[in-house]
Amino acid sequence: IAENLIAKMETVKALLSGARHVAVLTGAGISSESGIPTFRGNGGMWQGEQAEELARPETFAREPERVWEFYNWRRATVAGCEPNPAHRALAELERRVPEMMVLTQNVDGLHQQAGSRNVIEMHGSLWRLHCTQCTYFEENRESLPPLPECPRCGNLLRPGVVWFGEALPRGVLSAALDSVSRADILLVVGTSSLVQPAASFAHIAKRAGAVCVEVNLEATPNTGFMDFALHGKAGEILPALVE
Ligand code: BJW
Ligand code: ZN
Repeated sequence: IAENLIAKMETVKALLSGARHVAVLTGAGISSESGIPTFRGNGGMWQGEQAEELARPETFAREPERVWEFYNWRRATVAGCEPNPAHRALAELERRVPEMMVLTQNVDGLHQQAGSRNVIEMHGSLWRLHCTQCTYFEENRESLPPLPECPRCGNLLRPGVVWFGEALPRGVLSAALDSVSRADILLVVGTSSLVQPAASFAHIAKRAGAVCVEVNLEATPNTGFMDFALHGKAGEILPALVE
């Protein structure tokens, strides 16, 4: 870890210890050290395909079996993974800060597994299923048939996640925006900041007067206006900020 990074980390650490309200936006990068592939880059997430192609209602309508195969693979992968030091550091931070909220774009449930209680799952969960035709939904971690059916109406179930062009779950965006606009500090961890609406949270927080801190392996479109950009592994930087 470079010397100027250490100096920035000391400053952020001091700011965190004085903060009343902390909001933390997380993305796939926070779970990569748990062994879960990220969405973009390195040849695609699954069988060489960019997950962006699969995470679309049109793809599911056309090829539900292929999309379910992808999600069943994801469920099996995540079931074999554990939270890493970055998830645990955020759970620890929550115990110290008067008000803290994790706004995660991840669907893996690892923040909750690490002990975070205040978590908003912006893009849903791998462990939730919804009926495509009626209001039925369920939570389960079991292995599923290739095309799971609704026990109420017999139609196809779908993953309880948010695909491109779909609205975030009811109440989720307003709760997230509430936290973002009240934050003294917004940490933005392991997200490429390409997908809306999460990508605009840093702008909103900044306008509302928050200090914005990015933790990422590399620069993103939002790096330029961050107050602090900490380049490195989330699993190393977050524990150092909280220790
Ligand atoms: C590390 C690390 C380590 C690696 N340490 N760092 C306004 C303008 C333009 C477009 C739109 C707009 N508003 C809405 C849209 C459309 C669309 C959108 O944003 N498109 C863009 C691509 C242009 N948004 C939507 O459709 C959203 N819905 C919506 O806005 O509804 C209202 C509406 C509807 C219709 C029209 C207009 C408005 C819904 C978005 C849903 C996204 N869904 C997915 C799939 C979820 C289910 C699943 O998991 O399968 O969510 S796509 C995928 O991307 C997933 C992720 O949550 C999301 C973000 O990805 P993330 O987390 O940033 O991961 P990566 O891989 O991109 O980045 C990883 C980062 O980690 C990298 O930067 C690495 O460097 C870093 N990293 N290891 C630290 N160890
Ligand atoms: Zn049904």
